[in-house]
Amino acid sequence: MPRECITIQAGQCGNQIGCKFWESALREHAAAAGNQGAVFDDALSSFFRNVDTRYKPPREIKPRGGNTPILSLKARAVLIDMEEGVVNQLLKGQLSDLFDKKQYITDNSGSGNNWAQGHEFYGPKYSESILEKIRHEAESCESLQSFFMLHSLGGGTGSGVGTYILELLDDNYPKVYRFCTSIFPSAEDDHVVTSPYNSLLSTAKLAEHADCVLPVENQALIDIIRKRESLDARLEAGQRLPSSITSKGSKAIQGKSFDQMNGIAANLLLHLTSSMRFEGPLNVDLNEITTNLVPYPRLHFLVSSIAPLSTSGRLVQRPQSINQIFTEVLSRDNQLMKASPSSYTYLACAFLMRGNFCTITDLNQNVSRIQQRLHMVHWNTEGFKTGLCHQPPLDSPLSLLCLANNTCIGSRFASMKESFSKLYKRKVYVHHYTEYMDPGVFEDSCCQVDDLIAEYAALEVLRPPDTVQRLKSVLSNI
Ligand SMILES: Nc1nc2c(ncn2[C@@H]2O[C@H](COP(=O)(O)OP(=O)(O)OP(=O)(O)O)[C@@H](O)[C@H]2O)c(=O)[nH]1
Ligand SMILES: [Mg+2]
Repeated sequence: MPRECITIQAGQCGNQIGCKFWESALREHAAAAGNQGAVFDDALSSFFRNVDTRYKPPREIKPRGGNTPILSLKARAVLIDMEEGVVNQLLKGQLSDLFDKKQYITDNSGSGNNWAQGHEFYGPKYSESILEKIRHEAESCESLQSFFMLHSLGGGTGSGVGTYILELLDDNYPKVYRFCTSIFPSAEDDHVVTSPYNSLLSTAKLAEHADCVLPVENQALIDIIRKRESLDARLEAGQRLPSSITSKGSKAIQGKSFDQMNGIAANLLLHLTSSMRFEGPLNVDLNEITTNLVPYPRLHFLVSSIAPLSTSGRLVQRPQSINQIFTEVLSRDNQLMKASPSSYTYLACAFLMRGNFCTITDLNQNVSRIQQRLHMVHWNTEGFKTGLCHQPPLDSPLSLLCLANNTCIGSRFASMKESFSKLYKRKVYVHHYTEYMDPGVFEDSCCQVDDLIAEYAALEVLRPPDTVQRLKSVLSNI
């Protein structure tokens, strides 16, 4: 029986990353089918509906046995933005056939980079129609397993409407897992002045209403692209190419580079869902990720890293051994979040491999090899989950995703809180928020995030003295 996943794309960033995901997912399925031609099977059905458009209204064709033909594929997705531009572009582009009118909601003014406008105004305004779209998708599923939210935390719609939708899902579909890929703004370079407010207000909701969050930080993506470009340039021409990304100015991460950044975020999603989308010898379902990696319900933020990293969509040329890939995936350069897991404590960790040239024995040997290097919490020293899907990604014969539930994320929340406090103590822009929400929401959300920081810090107690000292100083700033 298929186990379906419904993707919810909220705001500009969520929809742009979604677009990349669907584009590459279709290409991966085409590559997997090869010359034999694709059929509609349970794996494909986890992310797509198969519709016969010759009927009015169109009829859905379920996978039956091994030879159900593909008619017209529709993404199991709901697209939401309080502006029209990005969704309209998506509907006009090459993916237009993948979505129909029942799958999207747009407004025209946007949420003005204001979480409160998204959460308290647009959320309730569209509550009924959002639920109706989700119900329509859910009713076509045989065994709906998870919702997958794609959004940024820095703006107003992805953060505000996105977290409002999470609450709706929690109330209406309490048994279906809620995963989020949440894009954290770059601390060094973000053009949204209110992003510290939006990030903190959303993080409080993510802690409460998501089952699992994969935070991706824009600054980490920028750094990956920059390093990749200079490495490629050195490899290819023996000299440095000028980077298309500069570290200053609001335009630095816009335009073409968002495209590259979104490619990396989409790779994370493709990798994570590959076990659901393809057959494999050691499939790891999304629900197994939460079961194995989330020992405490609120501590569900997983730091991810991928190796090898390709940013341009070009084939990764350098031949790499499985050992090299394991070493690389644990390097800071390959993380999608700027944090230092190796200096902190792992609560659990997953290694999910894609590709043909790896066996379960290879995986287990490598996990034993690196196990000594990672500081695991004392009650879960064997807390490693491995997965193997034989369908490789498009750009490399082998690829490894590491998901770490690590206390280092607490320090990232502490710096988020610091940026928030800098603005909040001067009450900058607060009146834009209190136009829509009770001022107490700021205080409550701060308490929620403080609790999260303290909960992660409490798990650090068995670390060497320098780490404990550092955490004490983090806690004293709360
Ligand atoms: N990685 C990535 N980040 C993006 C993208 N688009 C916007 N961002 C980041 O997301 C934050 C702004 O959020 P948006 O997604 O543009 O805002 P929104 O959800 O549409 O909300 P409103 O425009 O306020 O209605 C900033 O931190 C941007 O740097 C994107 O395509 N990719
Ligand atoms: Mg927008």
